[in-house]
Amino acid sequence: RNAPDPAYPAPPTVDITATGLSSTPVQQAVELARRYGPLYVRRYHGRDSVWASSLELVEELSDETRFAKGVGPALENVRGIAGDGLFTAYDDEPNWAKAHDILLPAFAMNSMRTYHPHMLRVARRLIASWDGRFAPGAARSAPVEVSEDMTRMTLDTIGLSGFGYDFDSFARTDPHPFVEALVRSLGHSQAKLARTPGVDYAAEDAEFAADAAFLAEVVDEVIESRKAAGGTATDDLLGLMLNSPHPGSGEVLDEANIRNQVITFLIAGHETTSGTLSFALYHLLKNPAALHRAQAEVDALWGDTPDPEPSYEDVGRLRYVRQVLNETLRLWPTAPAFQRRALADTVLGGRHPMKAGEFVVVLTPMLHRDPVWGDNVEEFDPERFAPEAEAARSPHAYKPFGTGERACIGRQFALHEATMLLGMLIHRYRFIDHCGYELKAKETLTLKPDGFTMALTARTPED
Ligand code: MNH
Repeated sequence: RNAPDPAYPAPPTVDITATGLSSTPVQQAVELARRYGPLYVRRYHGRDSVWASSLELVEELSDETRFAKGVGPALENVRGIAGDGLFTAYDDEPNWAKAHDILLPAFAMNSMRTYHPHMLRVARRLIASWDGRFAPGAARSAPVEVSEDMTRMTLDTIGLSGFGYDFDSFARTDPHPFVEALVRSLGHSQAKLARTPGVDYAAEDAEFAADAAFLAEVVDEVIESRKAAGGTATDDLLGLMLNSPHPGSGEVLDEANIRNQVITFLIAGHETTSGTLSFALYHLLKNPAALHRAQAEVDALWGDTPDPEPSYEDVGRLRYVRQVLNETLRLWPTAPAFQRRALADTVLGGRHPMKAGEFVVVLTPMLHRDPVWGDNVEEFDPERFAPEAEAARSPHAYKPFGTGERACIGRQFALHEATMLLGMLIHRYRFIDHCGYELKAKETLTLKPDGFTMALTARTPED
């Protein structure tokens, strides 16, 4: 594996210095992949990055004996706010394994039972807010800002479930200041990648530093309010971090690391789930056949009860709603790229020699459009995730949650939360495409539909 195979051409190098790095760099990378194929080198101001997106290459990159997670330039920037938290930790940083071991029980299937009531409570806040968009007697609601409300929902959910802290986002007209600082600092972490040598970015850097300080301040408040309440509970993330020593060494996490973990979970735990729900609603709005199947499923479960009380078990029964979310994450993996680092000198795909320590970016949206998905890859079709279809496909064809040891720890959390909420919304409302919304995805390291609004009516038995 240490010499290129002469049967394969070397990957093309594409210099984008003249055209510039777009404000939607992942979508730009997708366009480049369509033109230059599943493996190319992108050059920007002399900085090279390697982009891979075919099933064949991702199968190699998923081999944990050859590759591990890479903390690439984007995550290096995010370390400015999340430090050695789980998401941005280097592999060999001792705090990664320590925190991973301490926190793993909080993400076991059984812990979802503990979070379920919090998730339901916040889902009801969203519904109350949407019901409130109907003027008295009106047949349809005023438009709702989908992404903003999904962000309110997911932030309140992770705050309450993880930390017993209530952001109470639906009581605010503007996004919570924490969200504003967060979105700005993620945007900054992305924009920093596009910097031109020789330009002065001191003002941007100062704003980032101020946002990072503010985030830390909010988090210290969350931690303080828990400490002030006393208690030794270990039934949520913060409880585990404060009160549960490492199962092997007996050590606890240090204070700076706990702060980094809280920021990490507040970021990782809400941005991506919010985007997923927003894209799912978009696809249901545009695909009546999928919507009808989803409606049939929730109706079979909850009948015409106006306010169903979804149980923990009910969420597992919403199989088709789950397929809708899976298919949404195929087309719009909201964490759209991750990096792999070569553990030893190697050759990727028979044609790209790599030194130990070099990175490759996996471009998930293109992997999810590999020919293995058929010839209608742009079509939204939740049947792709029917159990038989899934069983027949390589597990490496679908990576919305990353891969291997450093894959998403919050996957079950996100899917439980999103499946329940989406089921409840499908059951309660008919969605109206009041403005003929045309999808445009916004990028702040994660993906979200830009400016997506829809109107609602209450469902009647004919809908
Ligand atoms: Mn999540 C890692 C996607 C929801 C907490 N997450 C990852 C990675 C991807 C990802 C991709 C791997 C990144 C990499 O290899 O560099 N995560 C998602 C998506 C959703 C999501 C698409 C929702 C949909 N994530 C969540 C939720 C939480 C969470 C919810 C917490 C409650 N994710 C994490 C953490 C990590 C992670 C923590 C880092 C895990 C590790 O490296 O140990």
